[in-house]
Amino acid sequence: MGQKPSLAKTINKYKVVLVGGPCVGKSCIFHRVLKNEYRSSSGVGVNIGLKSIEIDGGDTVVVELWDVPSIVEMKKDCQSEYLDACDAVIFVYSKTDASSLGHAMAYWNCIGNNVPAVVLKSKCDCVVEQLPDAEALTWLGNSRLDSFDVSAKENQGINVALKLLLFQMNPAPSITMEALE
Ligand SMILES: Nc1nc2c(ncn2[C@@H]2O[C@H](COP(=O)(O)OP(=O)(O)OP(=O)(O)O)[C@@H](O)[C@H]2O)c(=O)[nH]1
Ligand SMILES: [Mg+2]
Repeated sequence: MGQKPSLAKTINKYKVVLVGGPCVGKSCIFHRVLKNEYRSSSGVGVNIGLKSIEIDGGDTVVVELWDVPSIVEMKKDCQSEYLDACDAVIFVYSKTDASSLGHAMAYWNCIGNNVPAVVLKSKCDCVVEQLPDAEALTWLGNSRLDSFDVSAKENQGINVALKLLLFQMNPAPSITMEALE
């Protein structure tokens, strides 16, 4: 008796790390993605959670999201214990903190540009804005990273940004000429 072909489909899992300066809203973004709740986390530990997300085109992928403590002093091996084997990075800075884009830039300088990444400008529900300095703005413009205005509080922009990042990372199934014949 011939074996039935397997209908099992592989689901890709991606480790995605939220990085950025202090109090930019990383933990609130983490909880918005994981539980669709607006809350932060107390303490200095790392939060890790799994979430399955359907991306455009119908594929479902699993995100292993890491919310890691911020460090302002950049070391050469900055947070390598968290960034080890990560598939993508989400750089977070805050609309209400002028220095926070500089922190994101410092992380980028440390991590390098060989990992898929997006930039989130958090707290976009706030009316008052503190403009980052020219060096950080120039970096953002030159980095070619997609940048999104988001609010964990009002649930704006986060899902779109994450789906775009995952869509870019998730290879489309290849179609061979034989399959078309
Ligand atoms: N208005 C507004 N405030 C926010 C938003 N997200 C976070 N906050 C505020 O910013 C504070 C810091 O948010 P966290 O998520 O704890 O920031 P964090 O980057 O995780 O901070 P550390 O882990 O200490 O580096 C929270 O207590 C919220 O009050 C947002 O979307 N809108
Ligand atoms: Mg936090």
